[in-house]
Amino acid sequence: MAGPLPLRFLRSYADPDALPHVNAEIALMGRSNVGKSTLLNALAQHKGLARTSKTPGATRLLNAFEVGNPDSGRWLMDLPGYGYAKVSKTEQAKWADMLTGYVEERENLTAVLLLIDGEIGPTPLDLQTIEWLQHLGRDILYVATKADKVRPSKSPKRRKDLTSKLGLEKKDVRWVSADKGQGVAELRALVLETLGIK
Ligand SMILES: Nc1nc2c(ncn2[C@@H]2O[C@H](COP(=O)(O)OP(=O)(O)O)[C@@H](O)[C@H]2O)c(=O)[nH]1
Ligand SMILES: [Mg+2]
Repeated sequence: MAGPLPLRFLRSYADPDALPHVNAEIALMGRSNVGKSTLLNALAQHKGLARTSKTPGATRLLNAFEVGNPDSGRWLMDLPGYGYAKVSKTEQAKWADMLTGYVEERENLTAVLLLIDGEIGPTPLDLQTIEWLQHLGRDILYVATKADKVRPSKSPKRRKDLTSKLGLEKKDVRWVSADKGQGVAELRALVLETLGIK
């Protein structure tokens, strides 16, 4: 199983059009507070790498991380989360524009790592996002986060519910707990494989 991913923060982008060409790229997407930044830190085993927050909506930019050797051109993008209501409509519209511009036009986007809260399950906005990604023909890798928050006695039913709501099969959803480390090594291997890193 893969050890910690060599991840290096490059810079943040407000404008998707400013992104350079890279060889391969994975974007972390999901609702605000679903655990994107925490998962990125767990993949790298580096707590302060991506900003994590108890306040949803803290990541407002496209944050680029390089995987592997410097100048590998293999990127992991930490994207702003969707669905955070406690900011102004103007601000929300700005984020939505940035996300839309990125997802619809980023040529190098190899796959979207789509995070669903394992405790809450897919929200209507998650399902809408998935439909949009599918419509665009994007490759989606499904991850259910915060597996440690689901009580073991409830786990089988919860997993079944989540997969069926997504219209998927059990094997299509990877369960992880960034807190407990469950599933993290498997996800590292998947990231490396998807980015074409041996
Ligand atoms: N119990 C538990 N909490 C988590 C896990 N991953 C993230 N969290 C918590 O969920 C909150 C949001 O995480 P964050 O990574 O900032 O979410 P983001 O908005 O998607 O980047 C933080 O309080 C995290 O500590 C996990 O695997 N288990
Ligand atoms: Mg974040």
